[in-house]
Amino acid sequence: MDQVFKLIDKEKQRQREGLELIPSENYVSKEVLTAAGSILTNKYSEGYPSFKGIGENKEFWTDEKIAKEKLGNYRYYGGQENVDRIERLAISRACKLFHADHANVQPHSGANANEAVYWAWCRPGDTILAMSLPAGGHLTHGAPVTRSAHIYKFVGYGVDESGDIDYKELERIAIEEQPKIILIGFSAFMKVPDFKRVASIAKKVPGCLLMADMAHVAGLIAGGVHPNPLDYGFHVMTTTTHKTLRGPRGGLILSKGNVASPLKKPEHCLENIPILIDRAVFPGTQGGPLEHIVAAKAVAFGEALKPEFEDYAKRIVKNAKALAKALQKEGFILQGGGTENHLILINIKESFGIDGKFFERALDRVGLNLNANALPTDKGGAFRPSGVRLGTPAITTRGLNEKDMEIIAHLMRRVIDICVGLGEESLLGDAGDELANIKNEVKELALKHPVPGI
Ligand code: DSN
Repeated sequence: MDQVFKLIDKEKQRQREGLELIPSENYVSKEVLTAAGSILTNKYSEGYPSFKGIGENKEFWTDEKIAKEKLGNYRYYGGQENVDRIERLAISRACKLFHADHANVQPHSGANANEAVYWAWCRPGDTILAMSLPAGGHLTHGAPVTRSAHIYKFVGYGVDESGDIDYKELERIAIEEQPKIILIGFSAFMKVPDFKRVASIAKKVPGCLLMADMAHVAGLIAGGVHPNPLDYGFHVMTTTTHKTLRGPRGGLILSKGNVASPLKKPEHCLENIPILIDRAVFPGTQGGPLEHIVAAKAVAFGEALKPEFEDYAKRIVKNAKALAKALQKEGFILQGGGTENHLILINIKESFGIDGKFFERALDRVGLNLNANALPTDKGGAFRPSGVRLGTPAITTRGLNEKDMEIIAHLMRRVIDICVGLGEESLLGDAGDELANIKNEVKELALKHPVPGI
């Protein structure tokens, strides 16, 4: 057996015996796994399934008869009869889930999705206003190390003392800079954005594209426990499909506007953003789509459309609030004083005097996985930040409840009690031995809640 499979088995064991607290990770269903590992990986399908008729009849993608009549040929390869149908299913389910006029299901990742939207609407040198990285924004929202930051001029807004978006600052910069895109999105933010307020600010910036990167909370939106930016005048929403949405690793772009053939270059206006995005994904920034992943996305969107998913989304938030409360009781100081979504940021430096990386490594030793994360107040680099970031999407999938959140918070406090006052090298010595006992308790709790699909 190729040693890769041995390593996959080891990873299965790690996932089964540990508890995943990284807020951007999840466990997919067996069906999603099956589609992602299917023979669709053998197929090339550059281009798109037909979009003809979508303006008049949004349902046509799922209607076999109409689909046959209107089948256009926007693909660059033969043998598309099955792949086209699968991609149409993914598109129509995504549109239904997020109240969009159009979905591009081909982005390989959230980063690719964001880059395609920038390319669809901006030209080199144009200004994009987004949350800055230290405030909780994502790398692709203008961090100087990214390609986009070399192409566009990013200006950043921050958060206020309560941890919420500093809307006054956002408005001031928007009026001053007149950006081509205002982007609301984050990877370390625990409040619910006021989309209505941002849409009204955007009225003072003519021709500005309102974009939301909802990678972290897409599953909460799908489950109806978080507002949907597309319902508040936003033109575009990007997301990954693997976080709270619980699909395969990948990206997705949803938009409002005209939907037509991507073959003909449309007028550059906000109404045509769906077509501009299609052209920006392929051939603008990507080649052949990963149709096995598109199929897995379709399966995951189908799951998210079921009533059970609403219950799942509610339980994610309930667990996150319970975990936040239990952590505070154990002496952890939380950024923003708690959480309104699935994600918690702990100021570990202020709480116990150790940095985020040390705590991340110590928790790794007991099978509790989270990640070190910079806080808005951090001045240093991302490698030794003052915070850690954790969340509840994955453990909620495994069926852990609010009582279990108290147990997890207490296990984390016990790890702190072992580590405080010691250096990181102690993790390989005596502290490591003490942590081994906690690891057994984590394993016991984890094995009571099997990982779906494996
Ligand atoms: N890397 C993701 C996260 O963990 O938030 C964002 O893309």
